[in-house]
Amino acid sequence: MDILTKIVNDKRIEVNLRKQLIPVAQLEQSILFNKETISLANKLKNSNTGIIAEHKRRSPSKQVINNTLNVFDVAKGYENAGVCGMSVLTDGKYFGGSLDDLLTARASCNLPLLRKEFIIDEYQIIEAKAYGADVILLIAAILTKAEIKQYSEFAKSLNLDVLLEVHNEAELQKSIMPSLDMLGVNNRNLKTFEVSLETSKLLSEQIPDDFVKVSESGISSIEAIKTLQPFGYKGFLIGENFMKTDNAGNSAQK
Ligand code: IGP
Repeated sequence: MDILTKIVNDKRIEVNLRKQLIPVAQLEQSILFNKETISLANKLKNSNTGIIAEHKRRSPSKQVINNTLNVFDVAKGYENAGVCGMSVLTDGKYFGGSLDDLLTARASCNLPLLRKEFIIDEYQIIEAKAYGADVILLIAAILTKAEIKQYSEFAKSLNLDVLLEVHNEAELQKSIMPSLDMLGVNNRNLKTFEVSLETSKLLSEQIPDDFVKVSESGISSIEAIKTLQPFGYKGFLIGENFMKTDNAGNSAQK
């Protein structure tokens, strides 16, 4: 079984337990649930750097990236560095994150926050809002076209931005729909962990201009950003390169 299938199988069990622990009606009582959201897509459109900086402790491909930094300081550091938005991994088993990390980031900064999660149920979108997210990620590789439509329209009804992630042409073709704000090309194949910036270059021309284009993963230099900008990319999602240092904010500033 490939890792993505494993993650999704575990996620279904987790989400069913979470639903019993905290019912939707309770999530909707969170002060954050009714807070105005900040649009990441708009910030990226008006930026010439377009950095989305990620909080990531570990991953299935790299094991430990950083276990010492705390998410409050990382969020402050990213904000002070002037990034456009922050991505917070909330998966516990494979990435060492949590919804508490999202809440802590929310308490620490005013950046648009992306809940980085394997979303397979509307319940997780309600959670995202209740814990302070402004943006959700939908991964085309694990969703049907009907699910992408349902979840993105639901997120829009909660005023959340939607970043849809693809890795190949077939995923892109099934996903293009008006309820998405940003189209992200993941340079890492989530099944094999292979990384190549060529993926972003190859898929760029098939992404219609009405979506903000985001290149994700394996970006480790200003040069990489400069080579992707001519392909129309306005957003750059960077995790490991910032998190592997002792001061994630400082490295985001450079
Ligand atoms: C960040 P990197 O190579 O800079 O650490 O990558 C981000 O793109 C990556 O964490 C990611 C991801 C995902 C993680 C992209 N899509 C989906 C989990 C699930």
